[in-house]
Amino acid sequence: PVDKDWWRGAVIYQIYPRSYQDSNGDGIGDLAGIIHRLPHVASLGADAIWISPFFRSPMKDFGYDVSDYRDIDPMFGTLGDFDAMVARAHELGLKVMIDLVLSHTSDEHPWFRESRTSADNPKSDWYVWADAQPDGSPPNNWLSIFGGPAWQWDGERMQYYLHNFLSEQPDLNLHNEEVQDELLSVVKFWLDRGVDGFRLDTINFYFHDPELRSNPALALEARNDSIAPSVNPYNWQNHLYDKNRPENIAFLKRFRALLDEYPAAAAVGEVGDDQRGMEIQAEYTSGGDKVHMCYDFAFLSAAQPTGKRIGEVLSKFEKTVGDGWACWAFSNHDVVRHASRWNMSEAEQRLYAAILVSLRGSVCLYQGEELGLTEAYVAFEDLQDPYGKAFWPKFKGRDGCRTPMVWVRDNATGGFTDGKPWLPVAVEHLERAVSAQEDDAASHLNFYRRLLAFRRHHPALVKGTMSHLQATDEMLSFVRQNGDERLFCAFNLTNAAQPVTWPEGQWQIAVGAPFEAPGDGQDALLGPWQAVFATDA
Ligand code: TEU
Ligand code: CA
Repeated sequence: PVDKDWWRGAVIYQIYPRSYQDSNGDGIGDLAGIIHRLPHVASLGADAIWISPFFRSPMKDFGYDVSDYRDIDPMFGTLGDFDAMVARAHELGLKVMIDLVLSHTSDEHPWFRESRTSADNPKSDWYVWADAQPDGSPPNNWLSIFGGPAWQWDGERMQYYLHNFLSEQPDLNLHNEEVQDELLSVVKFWLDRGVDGFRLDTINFYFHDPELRSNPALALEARNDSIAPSVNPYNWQNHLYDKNRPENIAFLKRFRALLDEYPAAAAVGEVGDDQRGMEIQAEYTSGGDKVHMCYDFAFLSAAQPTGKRIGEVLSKFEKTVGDGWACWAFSNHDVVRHASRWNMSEAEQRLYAAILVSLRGSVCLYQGEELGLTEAYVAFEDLQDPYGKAFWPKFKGRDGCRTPMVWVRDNATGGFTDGKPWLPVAVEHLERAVSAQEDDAASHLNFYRRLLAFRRHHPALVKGTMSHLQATDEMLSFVRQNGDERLFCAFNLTNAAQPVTWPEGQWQIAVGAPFEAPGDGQDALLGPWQAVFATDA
């Protein structure tokens, strides 16, 4: 029997296909390379993989600019390779989630090519077109996340078109039902090919205000802090009109109805909104009739969360999102790797990893996180990311977390490729290559394996409720409960010993807990960067 609920509490391992494993020496990772490395993912104890886009694309935003939703870019392989990859993943017990970018296409997509030819062709309304203001300026004040206005003048159609990201990523007009139908047929195409689910890119950007009202300025205290507004002016605006529109709910219901025609398909929607992220998550995931979960941004920003901050996020989540579900992450292909972002020691990284897998929700791990990889320095000459090029040097872009995965220590490219890697391999990563950690019981990699095995063996951690939350700057603790199993989880977020405040009852250290027990009694101090997991059975 299929487990319809597999996504609830799943550990999802994110693969950035360009940088995972090259199989043909062109310096770019590919699907055949992923097939070769899937046993690594399975050995880690992940439940699913999420693969960043591999569709046909001019690669202006490295695959997030799709020119054919129903084909694999030749750089990554063929549909045959894709089918083989799904089959291999399933053999290894891994679900496959693919990354659908439905908010925008590439400007080279045939739909856009047609749309831009005139104001009255069959696809003329498939994108968001608007006239210039009398003085020739864009229709309103909307900004692109990647810099400049969100409007690009098109000399062919003599109108502006909307793009929330690059000008080579024109926004689709989902107010048009034909566009919705076509996108849903893309979803069906991949479901019929056997995928288990989707990561939906920028799900809250699907709809814009049809009246094209300008965004108001944002109150100081409500700013997005992932990239400072002084660097990116986008973060000075309150995005009331260019995204987060109410029409999205009806579309997400259509999407979900389609998924529910399949035995166990699930979706995680990306909601990268620091201002109302939690409220939007609640709207999109509650009720079980829209997306299954939202990808949460609370821990992807610059500041390292203290116990207190984590506690605030969790209690707000419990209050706001209710029966909805989150997917938590510390790293991905868009942000500085968290080992560096939070400047953590090895012990600290392990403690934070333990916190991540103990939160109520699903978890995304980003390739290399299991090795403890740090952010790579990528010099301007080697820079590939258009976002980085736009804001260099105040913001160095996203290449530092996209450098190749390291498999083999004694190899100049870490075993990633026989050719010249598309981004340089970070020399300091080599000592953390899989080959260097594989057989060392004390390695970061083997710690992650124990951690995930521990989580898997405790349904309270996977699907349980959360209660008894206590949070200070130094200590975080809560109880996770599923059926009869109650698991007390306490984390010392400092480099000094801390007392634990135990909930009422008799607690004993859980079998297989991935940290040393803090002595034998409940009153013992918790050592620096230590966690304790205890059952009351
Ligand atoms: O990222 C969306 C994105 O850029 C948000 O995280 C953004 O920073 C936030 O909404 C600002 O409030 C996704 C992909 O992950 C990224 O790689 C793509 O470049 C982007 O969409 C465009 O498709
Ligand atoms: Ca290749």
